[in-house]
Amino acid sequence: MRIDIVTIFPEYFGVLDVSLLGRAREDGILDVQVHDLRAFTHDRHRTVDDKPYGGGAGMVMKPEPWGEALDAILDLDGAANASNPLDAILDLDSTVGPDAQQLTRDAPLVIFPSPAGEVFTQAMARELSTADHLVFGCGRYEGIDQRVFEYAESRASVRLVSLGDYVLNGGEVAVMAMIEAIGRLIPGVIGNPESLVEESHEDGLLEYPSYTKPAEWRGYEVPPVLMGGNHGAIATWRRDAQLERTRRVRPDLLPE
Ligand code: 6GU
Repeated sequence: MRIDIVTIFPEYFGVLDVSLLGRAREDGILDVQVHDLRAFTHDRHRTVDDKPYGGGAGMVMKPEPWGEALDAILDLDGAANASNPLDAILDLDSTVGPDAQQLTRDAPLVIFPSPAGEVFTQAMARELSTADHLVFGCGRYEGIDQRVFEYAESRASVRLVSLGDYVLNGGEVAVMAMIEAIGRLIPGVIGNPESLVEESHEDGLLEYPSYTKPAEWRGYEVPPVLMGGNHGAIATWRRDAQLERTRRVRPDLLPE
């Protein structure tokens, strides 16, 4: 999967080099490119924001740098284009091995993180994990000029996606969370895919509690059924624990 991120804070995404996703990038499963929005400005101060038309607090991100950034990224989905400045990053010459790049890709999906978007869920992460090319546009300030979304829609599928009902200063942290949730579902990223099956939210319930040795620790004991070797009884205990926990903490997840 190819992921492009447009941001005025590329440093936020340094952590993508470590852990599971860092390995996936080394293995060529995940190709993540971070682009500094200011690289698509042309003035001396590399301006990305301005005052809102109509007045009001805060600043709005200007459309022009966004238009150029989206053009540069989306143009890569066609044939290699020697005049595209991003081709250098893409390394289109390498055609073998894990560094090989596809010269054409499926239609990209552009995602703008926004508290005004649809809520990100495990089901959405699953759906997005099958995509060929995701583009994340991280807004800051009071938002991005509305015409950027309309232009993006003329060139690609576009979704506004929110992590939940609270406000972050910008989309960067939200995009990190989305990429982690999506990336770990891509085949080959997680060593043991079975570990994905019985997690919270995969079956619409919260996960059951887990235990390991020792059987007794500081006076706390492991539920005996888990040490009895009766797999049917263990499955029943775990299902009951999931239901009890979900009823207590997240009753909204249960049917009426
Ligand atoms: Cl995706 N962006 C921002 N700025 N705030 C949020 C969010 C996203 N999701 C929840 N709060």
